[in-house]
Amino acid sequence: MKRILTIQDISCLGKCSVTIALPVISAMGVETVILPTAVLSTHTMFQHFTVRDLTEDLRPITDHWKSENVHFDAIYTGYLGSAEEIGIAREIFEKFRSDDTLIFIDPVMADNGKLYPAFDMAYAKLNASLCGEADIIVPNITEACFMTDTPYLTSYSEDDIRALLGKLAKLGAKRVVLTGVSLTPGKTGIYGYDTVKNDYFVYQNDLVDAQYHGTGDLFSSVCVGALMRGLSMEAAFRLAADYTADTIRETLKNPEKPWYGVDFEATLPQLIRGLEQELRA
Ligand code: PXL
Repeated sequence: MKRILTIQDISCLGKCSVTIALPVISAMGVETVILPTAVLSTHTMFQHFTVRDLTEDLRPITDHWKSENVHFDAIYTGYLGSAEEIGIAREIFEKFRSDDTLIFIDPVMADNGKLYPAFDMAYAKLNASLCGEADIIVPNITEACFMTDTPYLTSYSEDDIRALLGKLAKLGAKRVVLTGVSLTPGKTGIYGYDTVKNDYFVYQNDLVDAQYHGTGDLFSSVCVGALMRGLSMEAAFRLAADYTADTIRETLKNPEKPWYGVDFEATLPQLIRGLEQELRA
């Protein structure tokens, strides 16, 4: 069984980061080791949340694992709370990276043209530099713009998207995948560029007109799980995009408290069926 490490916060209430990655990747048949960067009462879209920063625990925890000679098939980073934690994530890559370790970075810090409350431009620049270490990065358009000094694209052509991918590729990651790219009205999906093959890939599905917290984390977790189970990049991104859209549709049935996150618990059986179907294909 493959083993991955995910480095992100625990938000106790309001499904996102570790409370999505751990159940979803585990359910996909991949051992999921967690390194919590902080414990928050809720994610940061709630008001008055509490935070216990765990920065000083990260080195001792990973030193212990190193002494146990643990091997990770992938390291997946999501929301990192501070500039210092970006530096520690880089150290962790160095400590545990071997030839077969996939580094998957979701540079979680912004959406809809704005940085999340905890972050500033200096943080965006550090995240851009961390992305240079990755095999795959999956920024949304806002994050990509912040990392490449591009004015936020509210509307765009396919050429604009390819130009943005070109700038992202210069950060140094092998594969750069933009999320939330809508090429035609009513559709949304991903647009990726593989710098190794010099090849683009696109997947669009129906846009579900709703915004929920944690959907990016769900998408990334499914990608990592699917890649670890041996799916191709294209198949992994397709599965993740379809599953995320289906889970948003499912969540719409429950109009209460949309900021609590998506009801992925209801759709996990469907994810596993979809994964098994892809594995048989
Ligand atoms: O879903 C991304 C995320 C993860 N963790 C925390 C967040 C957010 C987005 O706002 O606040 C604490």
